[in-house]
Amino acid sequence: MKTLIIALSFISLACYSQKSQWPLVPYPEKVVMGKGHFTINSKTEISVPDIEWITAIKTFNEQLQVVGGYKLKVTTTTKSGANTIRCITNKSIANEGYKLAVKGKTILIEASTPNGLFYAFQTMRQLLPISYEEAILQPELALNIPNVMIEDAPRFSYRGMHLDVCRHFFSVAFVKKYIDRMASHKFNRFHWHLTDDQGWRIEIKKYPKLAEVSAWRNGTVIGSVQKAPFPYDTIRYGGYYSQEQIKEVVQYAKERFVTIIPEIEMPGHAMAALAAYPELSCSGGPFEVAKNWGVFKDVFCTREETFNFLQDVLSEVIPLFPSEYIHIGGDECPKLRWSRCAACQKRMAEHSIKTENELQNYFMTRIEKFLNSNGKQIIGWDEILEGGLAPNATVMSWRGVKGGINAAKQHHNVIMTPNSYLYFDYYQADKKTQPLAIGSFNPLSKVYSYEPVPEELTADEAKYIIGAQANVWTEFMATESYVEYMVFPRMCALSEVVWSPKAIRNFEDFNNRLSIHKQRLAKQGINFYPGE
Ligand code: TNX
Repeated sequence: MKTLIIALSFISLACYSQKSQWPLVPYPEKVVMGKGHFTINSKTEISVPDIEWITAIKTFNEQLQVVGGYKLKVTTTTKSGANTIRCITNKSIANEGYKLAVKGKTILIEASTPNGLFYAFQTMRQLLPISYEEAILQPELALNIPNVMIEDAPRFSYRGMHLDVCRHFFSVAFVKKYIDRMASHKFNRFHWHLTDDQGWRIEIKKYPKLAEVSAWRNGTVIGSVQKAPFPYDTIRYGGYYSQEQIKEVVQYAKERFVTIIPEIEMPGHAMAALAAYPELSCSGGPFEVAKNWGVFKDVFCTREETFNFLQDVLSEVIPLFPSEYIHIGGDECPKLRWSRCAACQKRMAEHSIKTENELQNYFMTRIEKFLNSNGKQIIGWDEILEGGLAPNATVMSWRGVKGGINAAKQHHNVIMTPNSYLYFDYYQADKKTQPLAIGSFNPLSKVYSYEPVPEELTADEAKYIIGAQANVWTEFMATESYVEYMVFPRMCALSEVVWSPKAIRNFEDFNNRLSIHKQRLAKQGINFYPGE
């Protein structure tokens, strides 16, 4: 018997071999290539453990319909035999992980949750011919998947991409396309930056002026001028998402196993809201929706009216987003107005608050309490460390990694988004050769080299680093195609940082795979930066 087992394992190993150059991005934990292939055709059937798992193959089937004119037939009764893809539950597999065995006539997929099955299909998709990605019917296309055995699971549970829709506004169709590409690179968190000085982008029914006034600015600064006098154009610019559109995008993301984290900025970056409701400021205004970039002195006042307003806003935001997190900003809030405001000073005296930084802590903690009591957790930018952290806050470390290290040492969860590696608004190549960007330099190789867990942390503290995210601030990205140019392929590099085991990361190998992967992006209609 023993000899038989040894002989059998030898035969199966002989049919599979290691091949790191397979163009998978992010690269799986373990890949053993075989000989031969499985062919998907109109007779291929797929069985899933129960109906909840069907969502995990929905997008694969939709593209199959486009390119092949048919869908995989799905059943919940166990199928075996030729031309079947059998998916089974295996509780020993890590959350979001999967095992994929393509074995000529059959495919076996194991996962502990539907997320894992979804990611198995993203991997399979990258093993199909590139023409699969085309938006046209190709009934003759042979949908061969090479024989392979893959074991895979993510390194981090938080794998994020951010998009600023305030400085420039992007259509629902574009946001969906962005989420699509995130999901195919196995990202699972979309940080939707919905409010800022230059535009408020989410409909709030109780405050209609947020859509009528705050969503529109009467011009935009031209070029990269940083100081007054700013040259403005006079084009009215703006837009917002209705709550119906938000629901549609949230559902779309859910079907791709992406959770959307909305950001409602406070107490700074509030000019757009203050333009509509100046009574929420310290000085009373009047204000206009900002037409240039930067940091503005006028911020939300700490009067009771502001808390009522923000709690009303959040009460409409909460039911729209199933995410456990709501991002409440906290960055770049000058304290000048608070220091000269009778109401803010009175509040400080009443609560024995000594500094304006501590007053910001009071602000964030109050909102945190409100959100916690409604079943939500907060995320804030690393400035929220300055006056003491709100008790349950997760910190997004953007000004380098110091804030993240500090928060992890205080046993707070951390998401790493250091501008020095993960700001995709920075140049990716010599600025002389590039369209205008905000400055600085984060080329592909630098993004790829990023290590989210700082050496300064002990193994126990390192557990608080739940993942990383790239931020896409759009001051200098006026069009959707230019956002794509700045995001791709740097997002591909980040996908490997947050998904793949550290030990297998190798930039040269990634770059080789990327040259083929780019052809796939091209078929998907992505305007990526082609490289030198
Ligand atoms: C800083 S990152 C900001 C944004 C800007 C960005 C430009 C952060 C929390 N605040 O408001 O758009 O720099 O790189």
